[in-house]
Amino acid sequence: MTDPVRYSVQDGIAVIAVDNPPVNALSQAVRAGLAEAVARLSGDDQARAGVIYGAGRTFIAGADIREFGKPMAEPFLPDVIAAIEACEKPVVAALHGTALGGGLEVALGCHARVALASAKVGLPEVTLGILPGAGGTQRLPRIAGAAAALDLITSGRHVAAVEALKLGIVDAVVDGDDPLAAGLAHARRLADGEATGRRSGEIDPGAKDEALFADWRAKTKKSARGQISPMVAIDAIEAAYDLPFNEGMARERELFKELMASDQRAGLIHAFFAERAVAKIPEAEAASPREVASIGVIGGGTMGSGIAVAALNAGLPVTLVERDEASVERARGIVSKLLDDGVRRGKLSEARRDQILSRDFSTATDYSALAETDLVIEAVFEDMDVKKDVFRRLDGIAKAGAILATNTSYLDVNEIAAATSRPQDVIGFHFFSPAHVMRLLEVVVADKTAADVVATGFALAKKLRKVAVRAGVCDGFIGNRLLNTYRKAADYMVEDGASPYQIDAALVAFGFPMGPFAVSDLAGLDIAWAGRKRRAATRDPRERTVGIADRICERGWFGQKTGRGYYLYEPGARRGSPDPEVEAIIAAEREAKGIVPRSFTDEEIVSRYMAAMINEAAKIVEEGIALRPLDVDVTMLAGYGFPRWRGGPMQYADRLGLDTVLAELRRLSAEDGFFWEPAPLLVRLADEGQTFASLNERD
Ligand code: TC6
Repeated sequence: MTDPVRYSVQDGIAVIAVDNPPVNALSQAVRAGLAEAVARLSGDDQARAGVIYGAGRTFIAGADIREFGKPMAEPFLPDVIAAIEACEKPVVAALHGTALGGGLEVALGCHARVALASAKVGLPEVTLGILPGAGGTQRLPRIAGAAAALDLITSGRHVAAVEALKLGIVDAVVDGDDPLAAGLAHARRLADGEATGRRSGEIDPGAKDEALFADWRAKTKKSARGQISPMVAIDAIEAAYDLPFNEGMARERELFKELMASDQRAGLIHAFFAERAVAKIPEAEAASPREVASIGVIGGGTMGSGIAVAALNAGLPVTLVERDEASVERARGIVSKLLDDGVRRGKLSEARRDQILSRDFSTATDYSALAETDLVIEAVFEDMDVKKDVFRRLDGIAKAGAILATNTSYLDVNEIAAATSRPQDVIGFHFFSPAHVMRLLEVVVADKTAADVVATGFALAKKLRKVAVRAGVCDGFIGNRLLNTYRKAADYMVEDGASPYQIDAALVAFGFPMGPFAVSDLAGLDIAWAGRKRRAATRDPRERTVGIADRICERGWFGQKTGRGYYLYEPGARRGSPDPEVEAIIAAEREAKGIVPRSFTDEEIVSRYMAAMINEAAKIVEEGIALRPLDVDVTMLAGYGFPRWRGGPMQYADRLGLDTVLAELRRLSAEDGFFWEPAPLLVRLADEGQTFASLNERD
């Protein structure tokens, strides 16, 4: 094993290389190595200055997150950084790749920072449930001012080198790809007195702008949706103005430790690692992806056009096929509009948009245009017969080895694959709307899908910057099968006496961006109505059914798009208000069934909703539809608005204790029957005193 920190001297400048792949995280060995290297620099007659840089693809990307939650080992990072800052010889941080979290804090403790133009810096700690605990909340405001510190620290966003230069976070931006050369040149200038370095801890931060802090607090409270770390981070930044530097550092440390001990930190770290672990699937280990240099999309509606834009934005050429010229024109219009939106938001240059439209994007009305395409995604109407017909036709023209994907949110991918002579090449992709924005992609593996086709699905998702989750075939896969279940729990509560508005409010307070009834209004009530009709023939006769949504749909109220659903919408408004007529419909349905409404507390609402979700999730894992509990967590976090700081439903269940969840399900099943019967996996784990997390490690 190589030394995680190496010290050498080049022409009178000490070179301190951090070499801890893959991201040069600040493990205990790196912290100790840095401390030792700085001590050596101080006493080294051969060295007039020093450069700290990262070996490999990046500067230091932060603390070693795997050490979080365990007892912290010395030397502590703030002390190491204090030693760097106190060094009487100038020390330069040479940044490339990403300088994040503790990595940027190390750089802020140096006396100057140079960055390659491609580098990014940031303090993303709040996204992991903590705050910059090695001086970031005290040094960044001193270097870049309160407004920039509040922005960067509460959002955790990564800032490109050019913006970092404007904000004063770095002193110089250098072209090229050699951070060490840039660092050495700057260190020489400092040693020769041609440039001056600074100790950021010694800078006077100036007077506190009370209005600015009040403004950020109000804004952050709203956007954080129950997450505490951004609010606590503001307290820490404020200490930079209220207290002398050393006391501010102590205050930062105290707040950091509080957050480190919180459940929210555990939830957010789980989310971080789970989002990376979902890509570890047997097929990706067994096979290499096929090459995908061109994409075909069949169907240019909202979904098909969104998928096309996702691929185009990732640099892939797309051929979109529609049934006639008018539909092609419509699809072109949607694609252009989505690209224009990208330009307006600064995500895409005008030149790139023009290049996409003139060179990368083509359309056709004949499937023969897809004869040479590597991967074709069908995104036509969600109807089995229509999809089977598309696949029969595709089978007739697609080249050997082409991947044929169906974009579906619940249909049987085995049946679609069987319509072709090459089921091994057929796979399901469940994109979420808007497809060019939403991060989740369920990759649905049918019985005969080849391993390299699955591996290609995951490789494509990465290219599209999406999080892919592997799902097996069943009605609704992971996400919509869960949605369908917890929606039923919500409907039962409404029939029993809760109002949809109270349920929505209780779940927003839990941390969801919207409650289930507002989500239904947004998605369109007609879609779920069609699903209920489709499932009616195969429904378990023991299942309790609720007619309220059908009564609303029968009036032609399909949600936002018709101005009316569970809520009433002013023209063009996205937020609705409670509708007394809906309340009357609910009352009439209860009366017809002889139900005397009872009241629910918000806690009861959350408890039932989560019990239904966790129980169905346990079945999904047990059946192998999801590989592991963490795949369920990522599905709900990336596609369904589950509050990230709660880590996902399985992580939440572990925190509650599976025996507690089981007791609630047993109580509900005694009261309300079959729907609540506990999943055998849940019973087994609870009996063994185990957690869902114990199933996350595959052998
Ligand atoms: C902090 O610094 C607090 C300081 C206070 C101290 C008092 N630790 O994402 P990728 C692993 S908080 C340990 O696929 P990319 C990752 O799990 C921290 N491991 O690569 C994966 O492992 P696998 C602030 C880490 O090129 C592998 O590295 N810093 C860490 O797409 C590759 O990762 C952050 O929040 C880590 N810090 O993106 C930065 N980081 O192969 C978090 C990564 O076994 N990291 N790994 O699955 C990132 O945002 C990204 O990893 C990236 C690279 C942008 C650095």
